[in-house]
Amino acid sequence: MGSVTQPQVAVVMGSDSDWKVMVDASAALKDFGIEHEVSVVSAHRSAEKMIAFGKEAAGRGIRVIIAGAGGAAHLPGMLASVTTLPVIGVPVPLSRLDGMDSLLSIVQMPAGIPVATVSIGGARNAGILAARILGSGDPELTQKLADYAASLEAMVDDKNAALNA
Ligand code: RP5
Repeated sequence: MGSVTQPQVAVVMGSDSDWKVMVDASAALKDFGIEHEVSVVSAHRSAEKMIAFGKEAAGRGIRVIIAGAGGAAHLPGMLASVTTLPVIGVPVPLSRLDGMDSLLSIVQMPAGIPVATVSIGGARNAGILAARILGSGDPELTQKLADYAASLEAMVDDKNAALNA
């Protein structure tokens, strides 16, 4: 984002109102130094642009799509239907139904069209999962992921030390 380097990940969302959740995916990608782009692509309000986006993503050099949407959350599944790229779906919680509608809309894909669905509001994990997909076969990124995992373990150790201080 904001760089001339080719984005490897596309972070898309059904509305700019999803950004408060999806910003965590962008932050995780930044943590791992992964170039990415961010855009609003509505499955319902701009359906034809959404199809074109999905069809053209791989050709533009995108390697993973992270798609977040709320309510009738068709964006991740529809993108997965028009690309062979891995698609990670983020159920965005809205004020009604607590995101269960978003989760079920995204997770219940028919066989043959997978969407790797993270938890409701789980955009950070979507970013980390994208890093893991890109890290397979990339020793430098794999090391960053291992360092991050070690930092989480150290955080638990610190909490235990604080509890027993
Ligand atoms: C979905 O409708 C979007 O992903 C968003 O979560 C929800 C509400 O959109 P807005 O009415 O806030 O634009 O398509």
